[in-house]
Amino acid sequence: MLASEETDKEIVVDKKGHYNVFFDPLDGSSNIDVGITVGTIFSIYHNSGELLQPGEKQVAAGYILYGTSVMFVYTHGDGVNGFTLDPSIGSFLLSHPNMKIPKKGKIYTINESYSPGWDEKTKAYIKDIKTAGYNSRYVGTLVTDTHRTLIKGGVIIYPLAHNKLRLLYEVNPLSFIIEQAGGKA
Ligand code: P6P
Repeated sequence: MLASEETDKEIVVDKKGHYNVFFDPLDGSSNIDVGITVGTIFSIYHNSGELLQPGEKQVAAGYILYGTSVMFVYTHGDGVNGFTLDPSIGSFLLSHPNMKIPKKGKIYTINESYSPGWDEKTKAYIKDIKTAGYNSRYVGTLVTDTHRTLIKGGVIIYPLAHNKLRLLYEVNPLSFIIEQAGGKA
């Protein structure tokens, strides 16, 4: 079965198929016409008959990033590998083997415009990391903000006040990637 963030019903390809694939075909699409990197996110589960399964049941997940280069970043539960498209030969080459998130990062990502609705813990934490000299980066495309965090380290925060991220299409797959790269989600 295929379940796209953009369609209401799942698409049944083969009831006896082995896998279900959830995907956000174009995360951050509002950024397309302003030239900011967008991406496709996918999340794969065994077809257990149940479409909705908890995130830890994912067997593979990853994303394709359409940015300064086209990258395919992927895990099947045995670490994370990144591939970069070489347009001259039309193939993805293993450019980032065994990706690991830096232990320490100095970048935080949060939509500050929502701060009036933040809980006290979030307010205190953001104040602390600003005092600690963290730099703010916010692209507004989760897959792009996640890729930067995977490469540079740091933290992405979406307090409940946002209540916007999609568990199946965004949070589960990107959390799987970050955890497999040695981070926490
Ligand atoms: P806000 C894109 O629509 C998306 O789901 C994520 O890619 C992005 O990080 C988020 O919404 C942006 O939401 O409320 O901060 O503008």
